[in-house]
Amino acid sequence: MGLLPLFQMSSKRALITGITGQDGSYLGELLLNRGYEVHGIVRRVALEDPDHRLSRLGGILPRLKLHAASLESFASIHRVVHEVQPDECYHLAAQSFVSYSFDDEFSTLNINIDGTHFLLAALRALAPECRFYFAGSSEMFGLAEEAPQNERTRFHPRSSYGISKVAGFHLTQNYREAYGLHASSGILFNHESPRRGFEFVTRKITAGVARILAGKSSELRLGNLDAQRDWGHAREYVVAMWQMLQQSEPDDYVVATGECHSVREFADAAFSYAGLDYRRYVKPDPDLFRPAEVNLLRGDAGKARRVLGWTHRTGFEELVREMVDADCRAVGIERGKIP
Ligand code: NAP
Ligand code: F7E
Repeated sequence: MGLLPLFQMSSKRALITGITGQDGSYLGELLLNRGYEVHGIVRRVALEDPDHRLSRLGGILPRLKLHAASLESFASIHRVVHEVQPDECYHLAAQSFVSYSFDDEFSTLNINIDGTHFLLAALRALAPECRFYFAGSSEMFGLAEEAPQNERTRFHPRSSYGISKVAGFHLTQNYREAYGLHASSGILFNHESPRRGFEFVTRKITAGVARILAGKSSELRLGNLDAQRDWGHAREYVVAMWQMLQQSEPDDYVVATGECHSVREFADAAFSYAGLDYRRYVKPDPDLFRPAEVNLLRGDAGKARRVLGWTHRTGFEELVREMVDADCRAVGIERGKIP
C-alpha cells in the first residue's frame, strides 16, 4: 500500500454500487482522494433518510454524485450506466449477511445474482471499455478442502449467499472471456472496521462490550464461538480493489491476512482490552447457529502481494482495539477512563 503516491491523480469517473456500506464508504474516500469523479448507486429510500442511511458517507457526501436505482431493476441500472458512462465500476452492493441468506434465499439470490448480471449487461452495451470489479467472497470456498485458500481452491459454498457469490464470480469471468470486458473479481476474506454493520459478529462484540461498560446491557448472546475467520481491516482491502482495476489485464485475486482467529478469541481480545472477562458476559444462544456453518477460513494472498504489491498492515489486536475504542466513544466512554 505504499503504492499510492499522491501525485498519481486522475480525472476518471467511477461508479460504486453499495456506496452506503462499509466498503463503499472507504472506497469512495480513496477514489475522491485520488481525483476521481465518484458516482454512487443508492436505494431511493436512502435519499429520503440521509441522516440514517448515508451516515457512513459523513464528510464526503457533498463531493459524491448519488443516483437512485435498484439492483432488482435492469431499467434503473441501465439508466445510471447510460448517464454516468463510468471508466471504472465497483460492484459492492449485495445482501451481504450470511445468516439472513438462510431466512430468505430468494431475495439473496435475486439481488446478488441478477444485480450483478444487470450491471454487467448494461456495461457491455453502454460502456464496454469500463473496468469492472466484482466483490467476491471467501464464503465461496465454504467447506474448503484446503487451508489456506487461494485462487485455485475449489468452491464449496454453504449458504445461498455463498452460492450467489459463486454465480457472480462466474458471470464476471464469462463477461471477461466472452465479451472482452476488463472484469476482475476480488475474493475478499472478512474485513472489519468501526463502520462494520452491527449484525456481523465482530461489531456485535465490540458494540456489546461498549454497551456493557456503559451499563446499558449485562450480557452478549452469541452463536458458534469456535468458527475461525481471517479478519483484516476494510480500509486496506478497498486499496486492493482499486489496484486490481489498474492492471493492464483483468484477473481474480484472494485478499486476506493469512492469519485466522476464532470468534472466541475475538471476544476474549475485545473484553480483555476493556478490562472484562468475556466468560462472565458471553452467553451461548443455539438460535444463532447457522444450518450450515463455515468453520475455518484462512486466505493466501500471495498472488495479490506479487502482482498488485498489496499487503495488509493492521494486525488482529490492533483491529479489535480500534473497533472497541470507536464503540466506546459512541456511548460516551473514553477507554482510558474505563474503571
Ligand atoms: P455492507 O456494509 O453490508 O453494504 C452492502 C451495500 O449493498 C449497502 O450499500 C447496501 O445499501 C447495498 N445493497 C444491499 N441490497 C441492495 C439492493 N437491493 N439494492 C441496492 N443496494 C443494495 O457490505 P460490505 O461489508 O461493505 O461489503 C461490500 C461487498 O463485499 C458486498 O458485496 C459483500 O457481499 C462483499 N464482501 C464483504 C466482505 C466483508 O468482510 N465485509 C467480504 C467479502 C465480500 P443500503 O445501505 O441501502 O442497505
Ligand atoms: O460471522 C459466527 C458465525 O456474520 C462470522 C460477510 O461480510 O464475511 C462476512 O460473513 C462467524 C460465523 O460474518 C455470531 O457463525 C457466532 O461463523 O460476522 P459474520 P461471515 O458470515 O463470515 C464474508 C467473507 C462475507 O462475504 C459476508 O458478506 O461468526 N458467529 N456468533 C456469529 N455471527 C454473527 N453474525 N452473529 C453472532 O451472534
